[in-house]
Amino acid sequence: MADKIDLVAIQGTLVAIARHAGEMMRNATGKELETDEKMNAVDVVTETDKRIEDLVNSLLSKEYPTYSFVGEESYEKGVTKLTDAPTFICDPIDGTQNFIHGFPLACISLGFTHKKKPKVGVVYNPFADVLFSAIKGQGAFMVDNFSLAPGQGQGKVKSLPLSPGRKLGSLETALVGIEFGSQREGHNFDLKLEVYKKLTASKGTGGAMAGAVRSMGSAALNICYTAAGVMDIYWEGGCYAWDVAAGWCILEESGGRMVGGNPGKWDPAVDDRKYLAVREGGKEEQKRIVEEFWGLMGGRSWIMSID
Ligand code: LIP
Repeated sequence: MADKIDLVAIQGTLVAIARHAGEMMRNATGKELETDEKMNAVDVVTETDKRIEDLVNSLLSKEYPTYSFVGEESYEKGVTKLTDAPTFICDPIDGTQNFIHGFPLACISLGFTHKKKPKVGVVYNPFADVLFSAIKGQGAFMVDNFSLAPGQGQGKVKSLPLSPGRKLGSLETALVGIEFGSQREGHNFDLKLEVYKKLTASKGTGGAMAGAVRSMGSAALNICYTAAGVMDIYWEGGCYAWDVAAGWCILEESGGRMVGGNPGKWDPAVDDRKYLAVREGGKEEQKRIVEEFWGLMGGRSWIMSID
C-alpha cells in the first residue's frame, strides 16, 4: 500500500520553512535585490528568489526524499513535468516585481499536491506579516503578526472566509483581481486588454461596470484574498502551478472554487495556466458570476501551452 501521506506534518514543515524564507525576504539588501531577466524585461528573478528556492528544495528533499519538487527558478520548459507523485510546488517569491520595489505585496508560496490535486497550501507575506494556510479537508486559516512568537501578541488564527455567507453578487458589485503578466504582445495580451475594457466599461456600452478592479502583482495573494472573501473573483492566464497550487488549496478549503480561465472549463488542472478563482458565496451565485466573467471573453480563449 502507498505510504500514508501525513498532511499535518507536511503543513508544519512548510510553515516553518515559510517563516525562515520570510526572514530572508525581509532582510534582503543590495545584491540580493539585483535582478536577472527571464522571458523579458518584466519577468525578473532576484538572487533572493534563487537562494530561497535552493533552501526550500534542500530542506524538503532531506525530510521527504521520495517526494518530487517543482520550483519556479529550477523549472525547465519541456523538461519539468508535474506528475501524480506527491509533489512540493514552490514559488520562492511570488510578486517579485513588488519585492524589488519594496511594495509590500510579495510572498512565498508553498503547495503540496498528490495526483495533481492541491492538498496543503502555505502562503506567507512577511511584509504584512500574514500567513495563509490550509490542509485538504481541514479548513483554511490566516494568521496576523505571524512572526511574533506564540503568546507575544501573535494575532489569533482566523478561519476563512472572514465573513462567511456574505452575498456574492455580479461583477458590478465585485472586487476583481486581474494581472497584466509578462506576456505583453500577441493574442493573449490583446485578449486581456479587451476583457479588462469590457469588465470596467459602463453597462450602456455593453460593459460589466465592475465596481473595483485590482492588479496586486501576486497570483498567490490574489487567490488567498479571494479565499479570505475580500476579493470576489480573480482571473489570469499565463501564470504557472507554482503561482497557484498553495492558494488553490486555501481557496477550496474556504468554500471558494477554482475554475478555468477559458469559458466552460469547470475543472482545470493545477498546471492549466488559465484560472478563474471565485470566493465562497453559494454554488449558484458562484456559477452565475463565473459565467458572467466568461461572457466578457466574447467566445475567445487564452491560447498557451501548459509548459
Ligand atoms: C507573478 C505572478 C503574477 C503574474 C506576474 C508574475 P512572480 O509571479 O504571481 O500573477 O501576473 O507576471 O508572474 O514572477 O512574481 O513569481
